[in-house]
Amino acid sequence: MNRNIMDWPTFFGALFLLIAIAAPLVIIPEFGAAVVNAANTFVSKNLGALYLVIGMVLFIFLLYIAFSQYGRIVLGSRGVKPEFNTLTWAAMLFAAGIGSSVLYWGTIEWAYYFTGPPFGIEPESAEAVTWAATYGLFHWGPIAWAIYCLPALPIAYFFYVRRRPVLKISEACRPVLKKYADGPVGTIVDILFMFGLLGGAGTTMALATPLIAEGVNYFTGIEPNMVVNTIVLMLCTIIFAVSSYTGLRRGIRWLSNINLWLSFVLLGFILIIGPTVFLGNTMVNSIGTLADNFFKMSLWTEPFAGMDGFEETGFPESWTVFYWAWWLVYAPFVGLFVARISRGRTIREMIVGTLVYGTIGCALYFGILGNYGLYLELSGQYSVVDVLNNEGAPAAIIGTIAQLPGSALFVAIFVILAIIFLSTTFDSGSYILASVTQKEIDDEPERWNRLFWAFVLAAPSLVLMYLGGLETLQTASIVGGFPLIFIMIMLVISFTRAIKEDMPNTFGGKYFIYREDKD
Ligand code: NM2
Repeated sequence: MNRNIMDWPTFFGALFLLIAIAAPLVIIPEFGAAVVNAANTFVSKNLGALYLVIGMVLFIFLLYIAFSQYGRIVLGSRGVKPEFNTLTWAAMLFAAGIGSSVLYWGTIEWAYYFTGPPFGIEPESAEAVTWAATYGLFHWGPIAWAIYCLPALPIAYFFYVRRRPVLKISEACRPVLKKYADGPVGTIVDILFMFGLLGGAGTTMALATPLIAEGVNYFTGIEPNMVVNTIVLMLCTIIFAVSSYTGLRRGIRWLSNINLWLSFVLLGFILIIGPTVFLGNTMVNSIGTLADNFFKMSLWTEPFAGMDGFEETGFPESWTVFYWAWWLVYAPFVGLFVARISRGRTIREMIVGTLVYGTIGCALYFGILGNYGLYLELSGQYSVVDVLNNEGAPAAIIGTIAQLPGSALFVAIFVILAIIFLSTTFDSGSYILASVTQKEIDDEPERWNRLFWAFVLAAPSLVLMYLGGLETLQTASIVGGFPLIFIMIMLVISFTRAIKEDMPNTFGGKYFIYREDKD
């Protein structure tokens, strides 16, 4: 291998930061858990509002860009046609950006809101039911997808319009960083992005592993414990490492397709055989509730909590802030991926496509899986909440799916889907981490490098599982995602500067084409 192609400062910088943070947590776990939770409380309590404002600003900014004249800019040269048809594009976008968490939270999130509702509502009341069915759609809805879409804009623009082979976030920040993009400052930006992704991936995998272990328990009766979890985690790591090793055109594509079809089978079956009318009605009702309360939900900070006469729910920090942080840590990675598949689309198509298809995709999982669980609870057929309280979330999730007729088959599909969903996110994750640690890429990043990051991706999950507790898992994303707020702001400024400079009639400006232009 040609040693010069590696970007060693970024490679070792990210590794060093990861070890420096993970090692003390493992060596002194109680202290580790206390520090991590204190960091979480600090960021989410004191700076929570910042996350909410950033979410709203990005959403409005993207809508403005999409429907302004800039929305008509074509990502590519004159006469270029979209490389993938819209359905394939949407499926690839979804497979990369969404992992097994949509199965986990899609099935169970409502139960947390039902028992711990927002806005001071009585737990398990009629009103709590409405919010329980609605909040998931919001946390996996348009603002969340706006966070995902934002980095794709400058990356795709620099790649296809300015024709720079951009595979790094520091490149996309060039109009702000200027010459510093090539020096230590650029390296720090890339390291922080990698660190964030490792934190977010840790949250994902530390949730997915016990879920898969619970599925194994359903079939084998082996009780989930740390040893089983570790074995499951290692097996999953091997699967996505192989997929990443075989590359974009084989493993990654193959797994994405299976993923899509198995999802159709699972969701379609529940929709048809399950309580179809209830699922449809609840979904429509939730869309109405969400539309009516969109701004209130987006900017709810619970400012008077804890003061005389005001109850403190902790809902905004534990949920909305956590979610925005979690989407944030994945966003640059998804941005790199979306940019790659968007050649030939206009900026408007890319933005509207991401927001609309992404939101619809998540809404299908939440509307079908979640509302099915809600139906079981309300009809008295199976108390998801009791199982959640007594045996934990993984047992309640598998228990919900096991209520379907032909349960064994559907639990099997569900568990296989969880493994594949996890793999399709992590194989592209290790692929992108490998790309970022190379200066040059000869078709694909080096194989050993892809494999290396696949295993590194699994490490934070092991640590987090070991530390335990939902709060600790959520923390990894919140703390890892914090620097990403500033990187997002830089990306917005970079993109705005670049399109202004490149306006067709600007003195010295470069040239881009609008979709309506004739060849
Ligand atoms: N997001 C979509 O675990 C996963 O599904 C990966 C999680 C950011 C909440 C993404």
